[in-house]
Amino acid sequence: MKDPVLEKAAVSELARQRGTINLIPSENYASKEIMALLGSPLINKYSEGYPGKRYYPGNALYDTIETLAAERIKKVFRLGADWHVNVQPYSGSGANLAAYLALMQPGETLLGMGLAAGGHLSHGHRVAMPGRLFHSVQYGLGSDGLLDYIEIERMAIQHQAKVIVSGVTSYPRALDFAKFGHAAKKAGAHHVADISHIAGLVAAGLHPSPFPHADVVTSTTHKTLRGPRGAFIACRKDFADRIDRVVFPGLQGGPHNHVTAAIARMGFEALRPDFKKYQKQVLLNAKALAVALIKRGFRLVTDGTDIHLMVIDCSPIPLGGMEAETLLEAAGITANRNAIPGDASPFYPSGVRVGTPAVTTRGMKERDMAAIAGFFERVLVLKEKPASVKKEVEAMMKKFPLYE
Ligand code: DSN
Repeated sequence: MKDPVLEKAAVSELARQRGTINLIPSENYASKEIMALLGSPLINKYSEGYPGKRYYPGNALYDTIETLAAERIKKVFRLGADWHVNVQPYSGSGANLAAYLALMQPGETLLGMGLAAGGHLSHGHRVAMPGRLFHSVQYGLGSDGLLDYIEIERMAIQHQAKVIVSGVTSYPRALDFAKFGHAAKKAGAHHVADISHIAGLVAAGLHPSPFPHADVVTSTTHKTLRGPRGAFIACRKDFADRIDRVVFPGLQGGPHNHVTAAIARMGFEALRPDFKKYQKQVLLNAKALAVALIKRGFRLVTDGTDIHLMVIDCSPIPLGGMEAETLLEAAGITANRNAIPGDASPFYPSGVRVGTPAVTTRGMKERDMAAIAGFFERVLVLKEKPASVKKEVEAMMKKFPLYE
């Protein structure tokens, strides 16, 4: 039976994705195989519980799939028998909440990175549940605009932190997980590393691994890992029961089996040699884009990047992040407005966040990053009409086919 409204929406969304330069660092394009699993009969089954202990019949296949997904994640991150992986969290925020609830009591202290510094809402911001359930203390950046690990350790000890969370959504520099682990030890706290953004880089060995220095590692699966929308929690074996119990039945009901299967497929893809090649190109493209933007006079937060993303400070242009985001979208470029250090409003911030995972999946290389920087200059600085730039963007994207 036809549903023309939704069919038209899906067709026009595919056209939008094909014709757009997508620089939102948390987005990517999952493979056709992953999308097929997400739309497969696996969506029809309830499997509350865990492999070997389900609360519904008919789950032999789902035990196999869930075990495979967890085993592949362990392989992707080179984890030994002392680690356990739970692939059931519906999202990254839920995975973080589950990790905190497994490691501390409501009212105890959660030390996480502030939003404007580059942290995530689920790292203790007052508007999200972890910031309300726990006594949230937020760290920022040092006077050089970089993480000040001595200060983080001092805060952890002063506030008797029970959990220190490391991880970023817009801080463009590599994280020193060893220093976070050290601070946690000194304070008698647990270290939760949220690697949602950088998981693909960690898997490829292109960013230092948090695993030797953390008790629990959480991640989404749809960013640099290029899997389905979903999440996982990896924890040291000692915490396995607590983590599993908080995820189900504590916070969730039945796992989304179609997502679990797609996570298993993501693991399969991440274990192939071309995955590392892809992650290397993500980094090369990010470096090239940062250099090209700086050459054209843009100011980047911390003056560059070590990872897959960077943040443009739009205030010298002068533009607000919202205006810049709107102009770029009208030119066929998606990059999201983002708070930068010192900003008070996440709705009207001064920055625009830019990343390379999605354009690298489309097949773009360093020379294309230089062209993108040129589009930015024309739209944001030279104030050329976005509609005329959009035509060039659409023509350019025809060279990088998507789902054809
Ligand atoms: N919303 C994601 C991001 O864009 O970074 C984090 O959850």
